[in-house]
Amino acid sequence: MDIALAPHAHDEHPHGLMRWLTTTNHKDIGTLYLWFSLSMFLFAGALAMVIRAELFQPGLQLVDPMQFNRLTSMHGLIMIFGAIMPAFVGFANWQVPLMIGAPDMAFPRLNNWSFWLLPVAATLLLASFFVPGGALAAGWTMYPPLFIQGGIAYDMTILAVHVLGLSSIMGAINIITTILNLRAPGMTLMKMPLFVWTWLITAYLLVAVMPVLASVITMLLTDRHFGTHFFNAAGGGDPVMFQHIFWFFGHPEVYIMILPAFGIISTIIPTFARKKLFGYTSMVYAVASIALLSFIVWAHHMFTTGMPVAGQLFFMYSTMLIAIPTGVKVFNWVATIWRGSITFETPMLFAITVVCLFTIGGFSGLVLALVPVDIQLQDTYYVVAHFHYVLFSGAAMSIMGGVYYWLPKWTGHRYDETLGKWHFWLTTIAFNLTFFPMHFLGLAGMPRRIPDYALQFADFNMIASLGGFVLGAAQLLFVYVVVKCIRGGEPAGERPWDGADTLEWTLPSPPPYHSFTTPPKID
Ligand code: CU1
Repeated sequence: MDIALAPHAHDEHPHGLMRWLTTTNHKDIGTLYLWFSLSMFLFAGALAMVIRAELFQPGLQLVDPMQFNRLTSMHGLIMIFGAIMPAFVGFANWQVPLMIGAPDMAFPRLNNWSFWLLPVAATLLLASFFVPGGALAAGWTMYPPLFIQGGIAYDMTILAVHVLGLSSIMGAINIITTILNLRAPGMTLMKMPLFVWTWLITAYLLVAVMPVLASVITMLLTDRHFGTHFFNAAGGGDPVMFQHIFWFFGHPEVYIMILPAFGIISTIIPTFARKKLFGYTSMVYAVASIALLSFIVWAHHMFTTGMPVAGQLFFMYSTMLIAIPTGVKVFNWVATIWRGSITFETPMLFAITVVCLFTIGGFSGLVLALVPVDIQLQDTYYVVAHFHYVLFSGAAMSIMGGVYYWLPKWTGHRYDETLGKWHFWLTTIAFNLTFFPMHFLGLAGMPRRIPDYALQFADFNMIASLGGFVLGAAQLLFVYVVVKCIRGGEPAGERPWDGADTLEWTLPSPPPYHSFTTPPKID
């Protein structure tokens, strides 16, 4: 296959640091996002290692309670905004233009700016560890009244979250415009790869809820410094209102972190099952329904705040409704695998495991949606187990599967399949060792965000900590496999995966200039 490439106007490019600072190329920016995400993942993971070391046995040994609060708060905040979201934007930058036959993102300079805001926000957050009073310790959810009382680090956190939100909104606008305007001829909406669909819907969620987050943290800022009483009961305000506004952002945010993962899984499974994705149309509608439902379930995070029974029932049933489109997706993935000619390369291992483990996280979510049960389990380790099954074995392991899947495309080399499988098995086993016992700890009543615990929780905590250390170490192997693949290896060729037949693999890279107005000439 030979495709004529139109000559580009300029062939002069800056080198070194200037290349990365000034780049408007979607692949360069995708690469920057992915490296940023990896470094934040390792940093927030290091915080988690300290948490697990402290919880290895009962008593206080490594950190004082306030430092422990800082560890859990910053671990959550950085994993969400620094690791998971930027990784998905990185994937979108790399793959969306290739998947729809666009020459680049719609707004390349905006794209550059979206990325370079991230190191600014990260610097603010990291510097907040070293200011008087220390970093955010009021939980990643920033609840008042505790948040109102924090030191200057809390203002730095507000500013950092503003900057992160700005970056996300600009990224989302870019992705929506790219998908709606730059598709190649014949690439109708219902022919787009599912990864593109999931990102289109995610981008709308981002545009809808990031301004809500920005508003609520601005209200925190004015409560802290400008004499307002939005969340101060003594001044006529209401601290519970913060939770309502925060979770109106926070619940769709959960889907912002999982819908692109669904897109990655829906890309990997058909390739290695060598079948078309089962139920494409129902997949699109399932993603759209999950996104719509995500706006009407927020108060399931607030069942213990004193809510009328009618409210509890509404949020309980609306939450349970989400299981239906999610079940449609899981059914379709299984039906895609069914009677396929399957091979088990590392990306497929990750994809199948995500389907299984994310489903466990979905079921514990259904358990927590039940009001009487949630009132017992609120703020216990059951909740911690639940959202790590969703966010680690759902989102993070999809990202890992996606990295292995696209590494040959990104680097031109094959990664080390043996080491990749080692990374997969170590991650999967250690992950379950770390987080499955937390279900039992939560059911037995162990509270989250507390550095010490009663003696009867000691055994499961020791297992969780040992699992956690292996899980952390396994990610160093991941970094090694990625770096090794970048530095060299067996050439990947044009089509590294037998079974991949979407545009991103069949078009040359980059696609022909103006491929969206001139169909590629294929001999
Ligand atoms: Cu939620």
